Amino acid sequence: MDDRTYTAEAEPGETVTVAGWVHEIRDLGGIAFLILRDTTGKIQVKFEKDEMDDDLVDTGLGVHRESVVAVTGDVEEEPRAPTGVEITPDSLDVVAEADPELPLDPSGKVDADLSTRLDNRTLDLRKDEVQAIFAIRAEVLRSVREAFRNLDATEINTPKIVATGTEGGTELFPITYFGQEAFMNQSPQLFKQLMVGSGLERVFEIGPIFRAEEHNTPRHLNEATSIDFESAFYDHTEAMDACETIVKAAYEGVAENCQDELEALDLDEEFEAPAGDFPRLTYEEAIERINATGELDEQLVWGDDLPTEGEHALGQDVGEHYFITDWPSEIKPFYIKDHDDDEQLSTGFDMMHPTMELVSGGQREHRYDHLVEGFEQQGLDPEQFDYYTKMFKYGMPPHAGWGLGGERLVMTMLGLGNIREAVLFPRDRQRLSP
Ligand code: ATP
Ligand code: AMO
Repeated sequence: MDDRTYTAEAEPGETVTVAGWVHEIRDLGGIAFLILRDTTGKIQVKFEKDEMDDDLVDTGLGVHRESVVAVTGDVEEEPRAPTGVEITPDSLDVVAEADPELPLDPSGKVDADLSTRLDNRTLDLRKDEVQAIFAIRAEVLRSVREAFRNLDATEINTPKIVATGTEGGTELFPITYFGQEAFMNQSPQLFKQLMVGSGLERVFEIGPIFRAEEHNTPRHLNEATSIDFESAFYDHTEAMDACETIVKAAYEGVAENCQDELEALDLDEEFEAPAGDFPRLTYEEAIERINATGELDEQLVWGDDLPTEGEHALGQDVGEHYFITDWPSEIKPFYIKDHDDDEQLSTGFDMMHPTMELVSGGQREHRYDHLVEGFEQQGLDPEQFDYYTKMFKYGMPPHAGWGLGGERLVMTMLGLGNIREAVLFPRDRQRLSP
């Protein structure tokens, strides 16, 4: 059915049919040009008014911008054409006419605000620099999958409709499940842990997570893509090694396979995969360094969560990806294991980009009695989590893992100002469609 030639593949000397969108029409009087765009690029179609059939000229030059057309004609070399070749048409079909009034200008000459762009994502994604983000996002996921495979991890898919939350009760989206209370899944946390006790041992999942975040911010989504990892017999330092490997693989894949996309985003000169080891700071060092910057009105003390301005100050100070380790147990979830020699200190870690948190992880509590105690300490009813805790009675090895925000990875990699730019159809407090 699709027997057209891509514009990038139209060679001089051939007769081809190309099809795509009318990017622009330039009428210079005796001569006029229709620039046709498809997924591979653009090509110039030349109309010499005195030498061509009037109907063909009228149709070709009368069609509205962004209509879909199919053009058949001879390809010739033309140094003055934008790509060095042009087509002299024998026929032109208007396949799908576009309205003369467009809600946004895909040529990018007229700027549109993010909300208009998201309302008209189909048109927005006709722009090279927007397409580039999603080509890069796809490459990130491809290289991450490959890197997980090299770590011998098996890809899994866990339920998104669940009976309990794991990451704090207030961020849950409740739903009705055949008359029973249920929730949209906040994290595959408990399921991926259950799999390290299975014959799979080392697993990863790339899937949606749902969080009823209280605020609309440029770095929170209500539906995000979590890249999760969990491995039996790993401690938190080995989990951090794996995290570093995966994040570097994402950057390296993009550096290797997305040069055109980086160019479209004007990043080709500066883009670099992180080279060295990510520094590992303890939480205690982190708060000392933040306090020393003098950027916060109040000094941080042991037990405080890091405020956003604190993360920024530290990120500027460190200037590269880094880990924060050894968090106070009290501010990490019940499933994170404490250090054996100090139960105030957890094995939990975060991995940070200079501008924001990308990853949380840690070694897990795999000892049944300690796990049940942890639930009680956090005011959770262990009975409700019986489906999870009971498997810790039948041979659950020590294990560790982490969750990486997929959109935050893309956003920080490309320096996007808003996380919504890294999602085709973002969900936020105001946005439920498209
Ligand atoms: P020509 O004799 O090649 O048709 P011209 O200089 O006599 O060109 P027009 O035909 O009126 O003048 O062309 C108008 C403008 O379009 C000129 O600036 C010319 O350089 C440019 N032009 C002509 N043909 C092409 C082409 N195939 N691709 C790009 N620009 C072109
Ligand atoms: P956490 O809640 O820190 O940890 O989430 C892990 C990472 O997921 C991303 N993220 C989000 N991205 C966009 N919008 C959101 N609303 C959002 N919420 C989270 C962030 C964050 O660092 N179960 C643990 C992981 C683990 O221990 O394995 C968890 O979910 O990049």
